[in-house]
Amino acid sequence: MRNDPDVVVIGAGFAGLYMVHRLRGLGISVHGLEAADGVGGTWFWNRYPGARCDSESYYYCYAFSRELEQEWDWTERYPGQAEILSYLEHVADRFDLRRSFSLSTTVSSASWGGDRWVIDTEGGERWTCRWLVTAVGCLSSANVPDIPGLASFAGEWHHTGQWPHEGVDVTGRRVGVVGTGSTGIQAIPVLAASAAHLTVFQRTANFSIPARNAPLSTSEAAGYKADYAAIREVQQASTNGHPFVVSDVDTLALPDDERRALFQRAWERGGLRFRAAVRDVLTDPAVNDETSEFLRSKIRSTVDDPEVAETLTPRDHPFATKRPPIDTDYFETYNRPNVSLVDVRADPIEAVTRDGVRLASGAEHPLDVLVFATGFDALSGPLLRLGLRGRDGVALADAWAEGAATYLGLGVAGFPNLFTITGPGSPSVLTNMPTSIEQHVEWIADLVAHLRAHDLDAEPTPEAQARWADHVREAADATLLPQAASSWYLGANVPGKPRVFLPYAGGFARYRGMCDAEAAAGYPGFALR
Ligand code: N01
Repeated sequence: MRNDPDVVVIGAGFAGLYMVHRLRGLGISVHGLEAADGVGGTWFWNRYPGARCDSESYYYCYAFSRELEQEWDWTERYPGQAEILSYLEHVADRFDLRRSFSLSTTVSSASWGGDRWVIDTEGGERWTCRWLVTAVGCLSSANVPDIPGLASFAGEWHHTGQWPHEGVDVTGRRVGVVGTGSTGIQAIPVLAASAAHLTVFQRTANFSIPARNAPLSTSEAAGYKADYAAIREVQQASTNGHPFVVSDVDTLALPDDERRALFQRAWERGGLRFRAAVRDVLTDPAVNDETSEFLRSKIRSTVDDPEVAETLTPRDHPFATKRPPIDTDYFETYNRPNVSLVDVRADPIEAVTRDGVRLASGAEHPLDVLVFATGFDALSGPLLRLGLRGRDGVALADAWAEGAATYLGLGVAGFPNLFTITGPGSPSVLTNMPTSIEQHVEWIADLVAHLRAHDLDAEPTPEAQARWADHVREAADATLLPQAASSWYLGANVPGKPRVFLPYAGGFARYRGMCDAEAAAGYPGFALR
């Protein structure tokens, strides 16, 4: 029956598209529900100026189809939003996935009814399924700060994750950007190039590495295509799902000039590869100090005004303990005469007025356009807004009142037959997302096929979930990651959100091994009945 497939998948981004394809390939009936009026997920919504992926194009893509790998041509080292969206649209067409999705269909609630999930949509449709898979992304629930007076603003305001499809023309206008995470750092140089004036409201200074984006030459692209088997092997064996081999050089044992030369070479190569060039940067405070100091020196040598440079210099967290942005001319942008920086940690935003932003000191910043690059209610937010209720009508919001808890990031005790692609407690946002997504999709598809073949329901046991929570904490504590007090990894960016380190920091390869062992042992962490 059309509204009662075996599986409903929520979301049509990288995860949802592949989940539907994989289950269909196993002969399992499946239907996808997507709130947007197109496929693409993150890349459908995030159309802000400068939106571009920080992973390189040749590996920010699916690995499941050798033909797809060979036929798609990336044009730049880092793919822009429009190119990734075209790629996902191509995937939807090439694998004939659109017929299995309902677009413009927002899930308003999903409840376990004892033997099936009952899913209601905002449009009044009802779906039921035995197994429910969430493919809602980790960063899809926009975090718009609750600033008094926003409704009175006479200009226009936008969150970067809900950017208007027709674009926003900032030519000759006074623009304000709140937020200097990966998104703000990408958008600020592009907005500055056309705005009359750009004011950046910075709460936490951030480290950033130059991306060194460039067109992908025909020979580079051909080289990657020829090498895919080896590239994928490195990704599978890696900590972050990137095809980089982490350096084995003991940077602290090097003389100062050689260490600096090593940092400099990595800086010139740019991008997320910088991190892989410095062994132990996330575990050894002394290595991190050296690296952080190198990056601070780059800010000082790039930004002309020493006071502005100092405000831009991060001192409250070690490098890479917050997700490290990569940029094109970010720090250089502060040398433009039409750009000013406001330190809102020193002088917080008090209100948005009819004319702009007012700070606690009383200073006013008149604006025509206000951009919130203020991030997301990460990992748990997209799941909580689905209105999920498990056994005995228990709401996910209540089950997670003390913080998100899962088993392997794949399922939640008390929520039978619910599987969460890249859920809290999985490596997800600490990795190259398509790599983590494919691993989850394939693992979930195998489990669903097993359950269907044996007519079983499954949910994580509370014991397995508690053990996993301990392990997620231990894995984070073995690194410097928890030292960034303002990190969204900890939920610190959303007022009132419980502080739990959300992603699994133990590494992608190790995690994949644990998931494989769970399946090989017959899913001992799940109650099967
Ligand atoms: O969000 P963020 P993002 N008043 O949370 C500030 C991925 N991504 O959208 O640090 C003033 O990192 C906040 O300040 P603080 C990537 O994983 C990927 O930039 O909380 N400021 C911070 O500066 C990334 O990490 C790509 O003190 C406020 C900023 O807003 C993740 O998405 C590209 C505030 C938010 O930074 C999220 O990045 C872009 C307030 N009330 C993003 N509230 C790729 O290329 C928040 N801030 C793949």
